[in-house]
Amino acid sequence: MDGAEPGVVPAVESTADDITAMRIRGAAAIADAAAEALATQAERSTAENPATFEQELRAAAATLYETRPTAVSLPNALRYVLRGMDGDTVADLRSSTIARAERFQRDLAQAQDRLGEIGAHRLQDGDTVMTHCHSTDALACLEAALEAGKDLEAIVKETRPRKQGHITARQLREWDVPVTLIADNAARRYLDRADHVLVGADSIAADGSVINKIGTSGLAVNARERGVPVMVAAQTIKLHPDTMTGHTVEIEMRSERELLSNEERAAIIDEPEPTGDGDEFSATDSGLTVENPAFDVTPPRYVDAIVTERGQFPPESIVTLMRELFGELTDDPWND
Ligand code: RI2
Repeated sequence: MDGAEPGVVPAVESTADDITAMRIRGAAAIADAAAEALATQAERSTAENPATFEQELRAAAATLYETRPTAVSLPNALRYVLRGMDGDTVADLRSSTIARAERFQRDLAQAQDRLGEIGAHRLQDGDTVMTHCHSTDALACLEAALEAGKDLEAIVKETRPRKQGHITARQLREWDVPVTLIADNAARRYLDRADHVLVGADSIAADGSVINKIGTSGLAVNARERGVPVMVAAQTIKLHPDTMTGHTVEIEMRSERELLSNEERAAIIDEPEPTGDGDEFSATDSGLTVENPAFDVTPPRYVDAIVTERGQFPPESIVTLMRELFGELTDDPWND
């Protein structure tokens, strides 16, 4: 979003910046931070009347909404908190919003624990699990299985370009899980040693498609060919209500510079080294285009189970849970 919205407190702007720059990342963590930011907005607002207070809350939600487009946990969190804003006075609006945000954060943590227990049932003592990126929902399944006394091993894909696989590897090593870290390109070769592929999700569409970190779909296709089941750990906050009415999920395109430094670019094409340090390279006629999609779409036929805190589902049946949880309601209260 360009410039600060009137009345939006600096802490909200700073959370929005952290989400955009991926200092806060992962669909659940983004939702948690957004709810927290709305509570902070409510707490620190200096609005003198209810209408101004509500308008500021909506502006804060819009600022957070604009940060990243793919993880639906973000708009789901914003909608949930804004719907709980209730009262005729600023004091009531403030306390109801804060209480709602706190409830959201509590429910989010509980849902992840519950999901972990359910997902752990799929993992057997001695299993080897291949992971992609870093997903707290996926790790919750491993943690619950470890707590149940099962021995597990992990093959961790590094996950270019940002290498979030390193975060997964660090967490698993803290839990004493033997980790084999591999380049993304090596995944097919190592699938022979894996009993499960376990990934998270940024959004789940009504047809059961899984939108997750770029590279998930290729991994899932290879896993199917190798006969390795693919398990997606995704709290219901990852279910994308707009997809029930035919909308598609926007795939975030991130900076070219996550893929290619100025120096690397200069080594590929013979042109003066670009000087800008912005997000994109300066326009050239070089014929070299760099594209960096952050996510891809895995069709439901490559997914064996979607594990949520409400149980595990074959991907094709997830729409029944979506209808139950969201009805057909998909308004954007920050645009009111
Ligand atoms: P949890 C991440 O996106 C990854 O794609 C990960 O699988 C997903 O969010 C879910 O993460 P990014 O923010 O909610 O790293 O399970 O682009 O933690």
